[in-house]
Amino acid sequence: MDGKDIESWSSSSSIPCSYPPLLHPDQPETAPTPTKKACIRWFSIAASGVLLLCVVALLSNAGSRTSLPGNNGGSQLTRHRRSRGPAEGVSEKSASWRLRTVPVFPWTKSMLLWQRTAFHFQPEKNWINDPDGPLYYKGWYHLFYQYNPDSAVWGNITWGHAVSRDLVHWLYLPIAMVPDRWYDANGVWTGSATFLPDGRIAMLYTGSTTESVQVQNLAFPADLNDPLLLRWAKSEANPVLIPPPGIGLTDFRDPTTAWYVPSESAWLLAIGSKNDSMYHAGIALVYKTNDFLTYELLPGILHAVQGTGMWECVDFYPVSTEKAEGLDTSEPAGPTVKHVLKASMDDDRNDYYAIGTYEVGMNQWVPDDPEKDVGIGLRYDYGKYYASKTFYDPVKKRRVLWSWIGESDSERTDLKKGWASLLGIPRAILFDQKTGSNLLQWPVDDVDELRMNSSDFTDINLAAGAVVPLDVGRATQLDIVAEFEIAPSALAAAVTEADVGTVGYNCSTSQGAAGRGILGPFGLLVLADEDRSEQTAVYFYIGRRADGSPITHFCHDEIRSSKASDLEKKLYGSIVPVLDGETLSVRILVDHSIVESFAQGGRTCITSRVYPTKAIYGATRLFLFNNATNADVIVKSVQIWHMDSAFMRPFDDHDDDGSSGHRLTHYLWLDLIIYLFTILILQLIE
Ligand code: DQQ
Repeated sequence: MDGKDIESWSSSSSIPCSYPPLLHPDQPETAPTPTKKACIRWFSIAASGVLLLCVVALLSNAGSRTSLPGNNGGSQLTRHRRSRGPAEGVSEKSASWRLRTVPVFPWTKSMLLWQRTAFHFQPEKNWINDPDGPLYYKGWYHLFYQYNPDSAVWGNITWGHAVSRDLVHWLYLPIAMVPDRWYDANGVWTGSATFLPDGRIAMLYTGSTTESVQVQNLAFPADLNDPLLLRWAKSEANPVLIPPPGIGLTDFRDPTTAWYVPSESAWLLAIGSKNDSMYHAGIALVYKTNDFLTYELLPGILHAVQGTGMWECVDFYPVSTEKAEGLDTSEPAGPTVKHVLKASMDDDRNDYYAIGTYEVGMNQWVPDDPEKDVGIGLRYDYGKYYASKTFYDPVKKRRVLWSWIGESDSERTDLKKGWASLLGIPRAILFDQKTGSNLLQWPVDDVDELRMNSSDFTDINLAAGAVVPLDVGRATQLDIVAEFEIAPSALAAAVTEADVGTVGYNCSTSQGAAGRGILGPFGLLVLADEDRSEQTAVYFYIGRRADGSPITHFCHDEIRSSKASDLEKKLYGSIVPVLDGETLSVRILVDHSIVESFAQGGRTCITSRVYPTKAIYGATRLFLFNNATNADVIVKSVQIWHMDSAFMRPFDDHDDDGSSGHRLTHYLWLDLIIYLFTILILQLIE
């Protein structure tokens, strides 16, 4: 069976998912009587008619939504786009719905085609958001994700599914779970996987019920011998958790992976919520379970931070303070093990984390630095980055972070493209032993295998005000590693000068790459065209603290990234710790419409979505720049690799190592038998 077969199999089968639907408990199955038979026939005819009308209505509606002004619409304003998510009880999902009043850019087909990425995970088409239940099983990395199989906007959320041998190349599988029960009818929302000692995998996820109440549900793989985990069986016991007293019916979602506590002989897991009577506090509740069917809410709260609002997609995991490797989620706290608490803030849609101490007996986690608590301190990423989730990879002993990267263009354009959003490059996470106060995030080393020919430049003197082209040809798929140095004498002289602009500098409120200070900005211009009419700047800016000591900022400037105005173009950034004797270093992954940057080994990271109109295909260029007024910058080295494209396509038998393809064929036969059997029954009824 080839990829097409799988595609048609998954779309032509009576259900677009891998398991048989159950009836609603209020609609028990009964044997049809002769009168019922006639009723059924008339009902079927009527239902078919209604269905046909619905299809026609939907098609015409879709037609009106997708027949957009295109090349002739330059002067038009975008029509009102509705917000997606908040009404249904989750954070805003619309791609930049604030853009509804700006003029529409005449995007051409080739401009839009160029935006699709080459080595970031994307489904074949349509909408994707949060990563769900990532895991490693029998030789495959599994990725599930929030997916709308019908459109490039959020809605009708199912679990898409893909597998990979290396976290880089991906094979699409049939949808794993669809919203077909009363307890998830409004969406199979975010969830996490836990491996049980008997080899089973408990998948806990949030369902939005027919009444839009958020409940937690359980699913297991239907066949553990299947390395592809194609079929998922939702538990008869669902929902296994409903919002507890005092918690809003739409403020209870996104269960974490569970961790085992031997002293309790039980599993614990966290769920995010909020408490508005506690000054709009974001909170993490902890539940205890032995069998994942029945649960006890632990007294107290794992952690709460006032003013931060609803916590989505909470993640809670241990990090080693002495070894450069990841830890299993059940690793207990200890002298060399701290715990990271992360939450996605519904209010500002950013992912915040803090490092602290976990007191399991007291059901309490305490941040190391209360000033850098969850939601008010460190972020995984200072750009576009949300709803992330980690998993422990037992093969490479690492903790890997996945995240949803949304669009910064308009929904109108997304519908034209036929897709929206993607996942960030998977990042390995470590505790930063040098600073002791932050995490390090770095693209998993598997990504390095996409590196092709490299260009190396060393010891380039970037005079104040200089822009230097780096001749690497087409610059759309790159991995860049650069190291900068400022002569200590220039640094010392500069920090003593009176330059009020450098005290309290903030990337987001600055003038970006165009604003000139004594020691910055300097860095790289990516996705630029020859005359830099479009460019995305990735740069450092050295400012001063009130006491005069230097402080380094790391920023992205998207303001000149595109000539189009129906886009969100922002200034992003934060400070990055630079220790004595360290040079300034940055790694940048450029992949068409996404730019991901990692400063100082991953202490501060920024992700941008940008949509140039001229700096595309063969016209993309790369530059170094130094817009400081008063200091030469030495580029000690810059190494640039062109990146190969990762393959992403439907799974077929050639991808099988012996058992999986066999299973796919087997399931196809099973579907055929069920189909023939159904025809036979219908004939008998006739
Ligand atoms: N996305 C899911 C929710 C989660 C939100 C719905 C975060 O479970 O809270 O698609 O993006």
